[in-house]
Amino acid sequence: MNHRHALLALAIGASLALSACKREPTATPDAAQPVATAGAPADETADAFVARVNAELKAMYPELTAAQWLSSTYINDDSQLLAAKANEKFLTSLNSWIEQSKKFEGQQMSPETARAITLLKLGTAMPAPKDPARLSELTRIATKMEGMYGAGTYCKAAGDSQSCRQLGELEEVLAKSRDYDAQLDAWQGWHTIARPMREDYTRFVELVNEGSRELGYANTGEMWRAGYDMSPVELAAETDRLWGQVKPLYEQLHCYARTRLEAQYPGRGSVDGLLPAHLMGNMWQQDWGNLWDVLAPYGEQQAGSLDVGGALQRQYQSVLNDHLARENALIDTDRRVEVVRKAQLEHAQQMTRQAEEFYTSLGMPALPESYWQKTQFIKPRDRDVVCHASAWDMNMGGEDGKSPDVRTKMCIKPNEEDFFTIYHELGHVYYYLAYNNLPPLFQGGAHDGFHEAIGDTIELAMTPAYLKSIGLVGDQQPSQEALINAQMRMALAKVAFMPFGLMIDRWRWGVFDGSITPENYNTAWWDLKAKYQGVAPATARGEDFFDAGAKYHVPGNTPYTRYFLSHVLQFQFYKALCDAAGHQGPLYECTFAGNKAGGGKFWAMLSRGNSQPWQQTMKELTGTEQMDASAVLEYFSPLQEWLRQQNEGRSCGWQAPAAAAAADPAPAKGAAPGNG
Ligand code: X8Z
Ligand code: ZN
Repeated sequence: MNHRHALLALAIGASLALSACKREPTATPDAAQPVATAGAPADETADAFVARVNAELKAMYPELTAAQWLSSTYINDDSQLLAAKANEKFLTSLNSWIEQSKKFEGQQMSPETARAITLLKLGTAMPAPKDPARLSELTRIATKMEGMYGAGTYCKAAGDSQSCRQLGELEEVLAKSRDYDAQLDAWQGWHTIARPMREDYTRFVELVNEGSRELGYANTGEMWRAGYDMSPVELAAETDRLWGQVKPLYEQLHCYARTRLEAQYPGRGSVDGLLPAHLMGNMWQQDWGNLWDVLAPYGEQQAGSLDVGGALQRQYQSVLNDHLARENALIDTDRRVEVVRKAQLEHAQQMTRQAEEFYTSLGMPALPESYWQKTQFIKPRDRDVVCHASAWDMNMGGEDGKSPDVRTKMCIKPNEEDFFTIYHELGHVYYYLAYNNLPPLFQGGAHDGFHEAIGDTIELAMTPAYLKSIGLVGDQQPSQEALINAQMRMALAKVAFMPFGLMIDRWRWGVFDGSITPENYNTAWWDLKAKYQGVAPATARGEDFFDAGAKYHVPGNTPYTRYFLSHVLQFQFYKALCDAAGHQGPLYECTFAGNKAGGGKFWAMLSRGNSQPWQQTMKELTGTEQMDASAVLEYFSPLQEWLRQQNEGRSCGWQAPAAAAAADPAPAKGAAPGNG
């Protein structure tokens, strides 16, 4: 639930209930009964209506989230049946509330009440048709797709289960192997799991579009863009404007990475000037941090070490050794497996404690005890789960006397990426805890990009000095080389992400508005990858593939523009907290760990939830009402200057296929980058 409206959002940021997809094998006749306007007194005022919806929503929420949690942590037909049913019930109620709200149109009411009613209409990323059969079909398809993703398995040799690998193992190959063919096999292998989703996704689009039209939106993309306290057209223009600010920096990074890759893989380190999709250390090329061995500006001799992953691995080993030391020397294989799992769990919890400590050092509360009992920290070995990380608010703070039930769901491994992701997820959890006192309809991020930006703001404060303070890296000798290395490490996560954060919904906006048709799904996908990221597949990816489906948020139906916006906002928030903490000196040196003044301001913002237009919430924290990427550029200015020097004399930029511009429903100004 960390979607715009809490209510629905499940957190992985994802929209919960709503997008969650649970399988419903058979539509039963009673599903066909609209829940309807039962319980709507004829003389109900708008205020009373909103109060009733808040109460009904809160009352039905725990059953919905319980079903969703179960189906994501225990994928099987039974759990999916229950989750689909719960989702169907919820979406039917939502449609009914929206219907009931219409009688208040044009009436005088307080701004809060008007806002609550507006939020109701935006209450799900998966608006369902009113027709009960089609509503049921929608939840069935959505469930099926998410289940296919969660259970996705690639078997290199058909029929040989020894050769089967799931996402985590395939990602590991991309992260660690530098063998061209092994990476290509892992990349192509994962993408096989999405091919069978194409038809389902096509139908899914028809059904959510029907739901969106019934709500008065032209299509689902427009509905998604309507959730930002500005018009959908304005929001699209905002994303163009913000991307325009960051694009020159990205182009420099791209140019630098390409040069290094071409040196690493002579003759095949680029594809017509684009970066090969399988060589970026990440399945989707959204975070290049795993390519540190290829892309580090300076070696450890010159710049010192920032090997967080290595340190985490050593920590884990020592936890394991402690456990093994307590065992009999002749431990058998089964027992060893148990001990290893114990050590993995304990270390994953340690990593999470470390992240919690950052938040409590800002003056925020400790996580509730139930968090530790109910969270999924590591991948269970006896069943399929959706490993994609998410944060959950199970009960919106709970009824009087009950405590909040918040959790995260991850498959944590002792590496740097997962360590950062824990901080990200706890950002969602602290947002929940901060706004749990608000009426349910206001329990959401100021907009969904805010929800994604909280933990990431903390990530920016994880400077080398902070990492040293928690024992993950050694002494840091200040030098120009060390600075550039630290900046590069952050840029590979944050700057590399931005065009990816944009292109996913450029594709979906086009799919929803019909400018991208099923016959062109894959071509349009790669055209947009080329245009924004400058990334290309090493081998042809025709329409027999459905490569969009290999990214969680597509089968999971989680809107993605939120992450792009978050990558702008988090730098603004970071700067504001650094100011509040009295930081002097360059922005990139600031860490506000332990600072209660900054922490108090942050908490105040979180406590606002979605109770007022985000511009107001933003102003209270940062002094401005505008999203703006200048803090990104300020932060990275040393790196940008360094990249300019590195790239001097090189011909930077890339030519996207001509079709890209045509396929893009919201083209950024200018074609593909000309040069750097
Ligand atoms: O999905 C996520 C989080 C949960 S909201 C793990 N993220 C995006 C992704 O993985 O694609 C965080 C960064 C972008
Ligand atoms: Zn998130």
